[in-house]
Amino acid sequence: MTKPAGVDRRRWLQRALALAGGLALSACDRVAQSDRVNSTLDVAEGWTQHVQRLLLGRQALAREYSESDISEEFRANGTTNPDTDEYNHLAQDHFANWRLTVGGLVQRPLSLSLADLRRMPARTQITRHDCVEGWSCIGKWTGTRLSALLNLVQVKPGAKYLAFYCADTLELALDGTGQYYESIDLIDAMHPQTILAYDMNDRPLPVAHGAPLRLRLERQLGYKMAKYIMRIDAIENFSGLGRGKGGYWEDRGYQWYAGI
Ligand SMILES: Nc1nc2c(c(=O)[nH]1)N[C@H]1C(S)=C(S)[C@@H](COP(=O)(O)O)O[C@H]1N2
Ligand SMILES: [Mo]
Repeated sequence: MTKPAGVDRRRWLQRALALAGGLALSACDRVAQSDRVNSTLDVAEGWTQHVQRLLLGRQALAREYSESDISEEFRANGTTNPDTDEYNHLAQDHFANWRLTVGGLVQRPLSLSLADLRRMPARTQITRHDCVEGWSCIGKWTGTRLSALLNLVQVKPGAKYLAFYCADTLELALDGTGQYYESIDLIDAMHPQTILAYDMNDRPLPVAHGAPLRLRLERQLGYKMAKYIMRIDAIENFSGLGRGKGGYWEDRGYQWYAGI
């Protein structure tokens, strides 16, 4: 039997509030039952419609499409091959020796292989990718749920964002920046459609699209979806990364929150 939508929504809201309050994810379920969060929820009832809509709006799923909608050719954009010695070496063995490092403000730092990630809770979705440049393509993505990864590493109190570090340098700038990186907040990280995709259209993710692992964040524009992920850190803020705006393109003028 399925739960009424209201129950899921309330649980989601409790989770979002716990996160917004900087509480540890691992403690979420326990904390959600505690008086502290319940009283926070009472206050939440009194929030303006605006704030509630904002939060619930971020829970909403991006539209999903059917197999017949999948684009015959999915455009590749930005870096289409990091082409460093290290990356080429990893690609040669189909990324058998690649590891995803997960660290920063987590209780259990981890190093995971592709096989490890493939064993974790997964999701498949057919979605439309919208690039800020004005083109869209529909693709099918399968990957590890980011929420499952966060439950595993247990984010520490104080962490508010995840930073994604990529294998490619898009443009080496004079100030030494130019390596692709991105950041998202923990609310988006917990969204059910937020996945670390290792398959595209039922095949291993091609190099052009971010092999071996790329983020899918379906409620935001393409530049948020880091390809060639090497490391993920839970962080308190992103002032110390790149030029401090939260992402490669954000440092060059794009919005940090690229909601669609
Ligand atoms: N590491 C990395 N990730 C990246 C980029 C990039 O250049 N490097 N480009 C971004 C942009 S602008 C878009 S539109 C998408 C493109 O993904 P695609 O190549 O699968 O179409 O990846 C995003 N993620
Ligand atoms: Mo893009």
